[in-house]
Amino acid sequence: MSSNTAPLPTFTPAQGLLGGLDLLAVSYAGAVAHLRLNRPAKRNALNDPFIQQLHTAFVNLPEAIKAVVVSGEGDHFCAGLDLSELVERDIGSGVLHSRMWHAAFDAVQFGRVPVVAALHGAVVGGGLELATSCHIRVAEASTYYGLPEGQRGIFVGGGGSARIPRLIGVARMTDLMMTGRVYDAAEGQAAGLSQYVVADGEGFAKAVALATRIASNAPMSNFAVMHALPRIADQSQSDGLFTESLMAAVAESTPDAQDRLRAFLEGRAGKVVKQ
Ligand code: 1HE
Repeated sequence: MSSNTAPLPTFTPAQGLLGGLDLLAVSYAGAVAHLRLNRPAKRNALNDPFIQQLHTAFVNLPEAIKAVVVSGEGDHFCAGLDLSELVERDIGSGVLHSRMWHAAFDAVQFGRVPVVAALHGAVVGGGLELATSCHIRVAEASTYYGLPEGQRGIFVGGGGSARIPRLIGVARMTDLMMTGRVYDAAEGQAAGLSQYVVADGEGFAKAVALATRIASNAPMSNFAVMHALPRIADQSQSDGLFTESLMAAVAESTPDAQDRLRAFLEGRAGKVVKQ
């Protein structure tokens, strides 16, 4: 476990479009936006308006925002798909529904800025699909992960089959889905679902500290990590190396990179230190 003792910045509620979303509480502190899933009575279960509001928020982030933290209100991060919506859906609307989730979660993973998820309690089904669309996951000790789709007679539809095996492998996802196995925070960390595990109550502060650090990176470096890295991982080595060369040349030719390189050479930039 790691803890974070830095004081939390003050978050101010968003105004305008993003302040008017009823299922998401949006607030800003400097270059970091906080999007809190805000349907605790239903354990933040994701119905259609919820997915639409997530999509709206991610494509309308103010220019000044350079990183996002996503968390959940109440005892759980997210109980996944709102199951009451599924009961009367036909095959055509089922495909469109899944595609709506894909569009929203693509806006999270392949948007403009990196996203840190602060997880606690249940991170299940579509909640795990949302969490795995984020770039960094911080799990409090109370976190547990499951894919109850198997028990419910359905399949993942929010991008889980593409994103989750890339983190934990097909065999582990098969086990979670077929047997109903639930990973606790430590098992999730060992499997690769989270990058950090912290004590209960410390997840948000840790996520904000990470997001603040991320927001200070050159935007093109963050863009390259978000957009080039997963695509290169999907390419052949030869194609990946070619993509890497192009991305590297774009990043290092930005004025931002040149300023930062000069600062290091002139002794004005921080060294790499063991933490
Ligand atoms: C819900 C949902 C939901 C809670 N849809 N209403 N997801 C699941 O299969 C997980 C289902 N939920 C649970 O297993 C539990 O609710 C939790 C472990 C997450 C939390 O337990 P607990 O005891 O804190 O809460 P609760 O009493 O079960 O639920 C409180 C209320 O939230 C209750 O409603 P109420 O009107 O009786 O108060 C629940 O019915 C409601 N609720 N979860 C609808 N998921 C794009 S494909 C993705 C596919 C999936 O995500 S499948 C996995 C769905």
